[in-house]
Amino acid sequence: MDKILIIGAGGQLGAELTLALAKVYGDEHVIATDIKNGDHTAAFARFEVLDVMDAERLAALVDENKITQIYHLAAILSATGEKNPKLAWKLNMDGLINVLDVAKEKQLDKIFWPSSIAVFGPTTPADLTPQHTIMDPNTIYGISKLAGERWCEYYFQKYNVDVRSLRYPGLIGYKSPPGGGTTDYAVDIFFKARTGDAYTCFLNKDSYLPMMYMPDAIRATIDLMEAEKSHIKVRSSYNVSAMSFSPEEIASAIQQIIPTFKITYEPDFRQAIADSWPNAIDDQEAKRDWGWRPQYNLDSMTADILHHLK
Ligand code: AKB
Repeated sequence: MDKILIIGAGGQLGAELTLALAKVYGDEHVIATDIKNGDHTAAFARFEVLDVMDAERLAALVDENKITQIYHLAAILSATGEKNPKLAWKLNMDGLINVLDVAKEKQLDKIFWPSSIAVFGPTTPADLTPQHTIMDPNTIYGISKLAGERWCEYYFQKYNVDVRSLRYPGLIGYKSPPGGGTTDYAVDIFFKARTGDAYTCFLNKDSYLPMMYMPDAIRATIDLMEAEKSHIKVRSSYNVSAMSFSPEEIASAIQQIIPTFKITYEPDFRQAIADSWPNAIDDQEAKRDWGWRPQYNLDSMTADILHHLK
C-alpha cells in the first residue's frame, strides 16, 4: 500500500499537490510536512513539522509511518536564492541528498523531486529548448537544480533509487502565494487585477518565459509518478511545457475580461534571471514516454483564475 510523505507541503506547489494526492491515495496515506506549522497547514489531514536538513527526524518519520514514496518539494527559489547563495545551495543540495539517502537505505518505492527551467542558462538555445542541450545556469538556484538532476540520475544508476523529476516552468495558481521566484509576477498580477489595482511588473513587457497553470502541473506530477517504471527513460528531469507569454501578453489576456486593468514596467534584478532562461521549451520526450499533454493555455487559464478570484 502506498504511503506518501510530502516535504515542503506548505509551499505554492505543495499546498495543492498535497490535497490532490490525498484525493487519490486517501487522507490517511498522505503525511504533509513543512519546516513550521501555520495557517497554511490546517487544511492537511495529517501534518508533521520536519526540517529536511534533519536526516534523523526524516528517517524516523519514514519508519514510524511506513512511508513508501517521498515528494521532496522544499527549496529556495531563484530570486530569494540570489540574496543568500550559500544558504540556497545548502538547503537545495543537502535536503535532496538526505532524501535520496533515506530512499536508498530504506528501499522506498519512488521519489519525486522538482527541477526547473532554471537549469538552462544564457547560451542554451532559448526557443524550443531541447531536453538534452547546453546547460550553463548562472543563478545559484539553477546551479543547485542542475547538480540535483545529476544526483538523481546517479542514485538511479548506482543504487536503483526510482527518482522521477520534472523541469517545471513558472507555476501559476491562485490558491497559495508563490515564494521568491522570478516567474511570480504572473501570479501577483491576477490579485492586483481582481482588486482593481494597477500592477507594476518587475520584468520588461516583452520577457517571454515558459509557464504552466497549477492544475496541469499537478496532473503532470501525478501522471509521471504513476507511469510504469519502464516508461521513464529520462532520469535527470523531464522538460514539460504548457504555454509561453510575456508580461504584456498576460496583461492583455486580463484586459479581455477586465478592460480597465493597467500595467506598468519597472524591471529589477529579476530581469537578468529571466533573460538567462528559455522562451519556450520542447517537451516531446515527456509526451512520448508517459503521455504528457497540457490542458490550459493563456486565455483559458486567465478566465479560470479570474472566475475563481471573484
Ligand atoms: C522561479 O521563478 O524561481 C521558479 C522556477 C521557474 O523554477 N518559479
